[in-house]
Amino acid sequence: MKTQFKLATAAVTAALLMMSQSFAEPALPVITQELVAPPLLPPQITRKTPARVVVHLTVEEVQREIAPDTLYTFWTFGGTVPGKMIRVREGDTVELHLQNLPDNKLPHNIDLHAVTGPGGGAAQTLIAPGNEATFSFKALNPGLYVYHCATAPVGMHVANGMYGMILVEPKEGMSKVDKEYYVMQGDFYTSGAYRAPGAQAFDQQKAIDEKPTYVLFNGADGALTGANALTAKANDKVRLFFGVGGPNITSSFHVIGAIFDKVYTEGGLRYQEQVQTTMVPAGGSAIVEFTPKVPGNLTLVDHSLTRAFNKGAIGLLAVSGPERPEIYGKGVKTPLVAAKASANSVVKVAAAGAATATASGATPAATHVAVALDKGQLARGKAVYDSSCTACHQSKGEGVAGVFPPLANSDFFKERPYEMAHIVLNGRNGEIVVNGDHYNGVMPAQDLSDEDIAAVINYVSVDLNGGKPVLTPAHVRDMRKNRQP
Ligand code: HEC
Ligand SMILES: [Cu+2]
Repeated sequence: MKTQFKLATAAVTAALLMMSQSFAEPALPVITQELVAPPLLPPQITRKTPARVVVHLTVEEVQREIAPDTLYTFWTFGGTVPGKMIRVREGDTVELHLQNLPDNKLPHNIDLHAVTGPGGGAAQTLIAPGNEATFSFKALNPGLYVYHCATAPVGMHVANGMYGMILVEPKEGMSKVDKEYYVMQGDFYTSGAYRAPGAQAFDQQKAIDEKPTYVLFNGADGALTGANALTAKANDKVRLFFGVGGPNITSSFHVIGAIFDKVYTEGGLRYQEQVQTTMVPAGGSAIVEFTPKVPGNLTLVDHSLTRAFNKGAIGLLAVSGPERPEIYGKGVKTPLVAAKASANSVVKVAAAGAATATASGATPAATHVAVALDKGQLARGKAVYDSSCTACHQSKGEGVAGVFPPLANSDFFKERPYEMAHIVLNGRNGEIVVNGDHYNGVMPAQDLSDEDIAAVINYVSVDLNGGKPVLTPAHVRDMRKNRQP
């Protein structure tokens, strides 16, 4: 009897255990997410079954360069703008640990658009500096989702860089590609003007008016250019995970020199094919795929173009590989016959024009001013040159025959380098002779700060003409004052 009773109890206990197990989560393998700095991201998922993915994100308030010599205090997820990218699989359970580091000054939290439920985790994760919050959710819906801080004033937290993305790969996985990059656009509002040097504060009124000082890819002017350019080989399949943190500005995302084979619009599962420009809303995303075929630089821009050329929204993808003239021809340029003929008949006018330019210079003893060589200023000068002068004078200052005079080894420039600031400040048109060649074009006045004009002229003097630095921002300021005749 006694044994029978025992057996029965055991059976009931077993049944109860089985029932409770069917209600609880099946024991998932635990994986700790390796976070990497953008434009990199965690690798493609090869797993075919769900997991519990543990993510450790820190909130870090850090001061760093928003532009060369311009400092800004960013609030970040994981120390970077955008925040470190999270990559999970549809059906995974995400266990998120958010640490608000003790040296921070403000409370923060995280709202992930991949979460199903009110606030996206904002309430569970709102913590003061020196605390950690843990919260888990199931990634039910595949797609590319923005996450951001949702602590009041939310617009300010986002404007300071508190956004990133979480990719929820569909159960069946994603097609294999050769290169994947993570890029986010954001708008920034600083007390000083674009590229004004020194530490800059957040300008609340500019933010409310939606008048950004900077519109940037990956949180800095130059985050994706120069040595930081993205890279690929010709014929690589390239996939960009592109998002807009905002807080305000929608992107007309375009890559100059590429056509997107596929765009997963709004970060969803459907794609559009053969796309030139895709619109990405603030707090939204797109996955774009394309295959560069020829070598050279492809340029990522917000095709709302003054953001690209005047506010920083520019990045580069440097493509290596053999030339393919059948796809991308080199081209031939020849002056029209009429232009050639007229060139000789205006030499005198040219000489007269040059004389006028000199007279209007009005820069007493300026040529003798010794200006110290400053590495930072040269770098800034190159940046100004690359964004404001290359379109006409070309990347190495070689100019375009018959249209834009050279700035590199230009006898015109070398003769009176100091006065060239007048040309940049006021523009120039009419006849001009550079290295014996005649030009008759229009150079528009450049809308640049005194610092930028001094920097670009010194760059042209030192790097493109083997000369000395010739002027300081104060000289340019004086020229500006004396501009009215
Ligand atoms: C839209 C085209 C364009 C842009 C942009 C431009 N320039 Fe020019 N630049 C010209 C043209 C055209 C001339 C010749 C003007 C003339 O015929 O009088 C010229 C002439 C000059 C000259 C004198 C000639 C020489 O070759 O030495 C200097 C110096 C110069 N530019 C500097 C600059 C600098 C520095 C920048 C950038 C901050 C710049 N330019 C941007 C078109 C441009
Ligand atoms: Cu925050």
